[in-house]
Amino acid sequence: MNSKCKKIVITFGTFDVFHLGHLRILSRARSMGDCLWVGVSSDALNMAKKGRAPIYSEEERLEILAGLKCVDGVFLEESLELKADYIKRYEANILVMGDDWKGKFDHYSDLCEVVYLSRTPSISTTEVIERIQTC
Ligand code: C2G
Repeated sequence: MNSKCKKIVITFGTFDVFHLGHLRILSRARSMGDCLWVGVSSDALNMAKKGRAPIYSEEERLEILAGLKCVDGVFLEESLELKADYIKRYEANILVMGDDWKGKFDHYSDLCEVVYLSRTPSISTTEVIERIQTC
């Protein structure tokens, strides 16, 4: 990451079937610092977490995220338990998550600031999939 990155933000997610809720949280996260790293859940982690494979593969999701103006770098999130390692590796100053995770990551506040942002209402990957299925 380059020298303009004085305040580094990190966030995590699956970002499957990319939608407006994803874009909004990423641009809000980016505006809290100078650079944004995104940990994209691996296909295996997603299977363990949600019991189903994502619609888009990890390669596709990484490429979509890396192509966004508000994202400075992406990496694969292999395990929910590795957050401390990722925070240290990417020298993050702020961990941003949606408020569906509120309180779940407070214990990382000894490593960086932890902030939960409100989710965009009425949109989710599941809802988009259902909308397509009923077309
Ligand atoms: N999000 C949002 N508004 C929505 C939907 C999602 O702000 N309407 C946010 C979530 O709160 C999350 C991010 O978008 O911060 C990514 O959402 P998901 O892909 O659902 O991520 P998730 O599967 O919860 O993975 O280590 C944590 C996990 O990897 C998070």
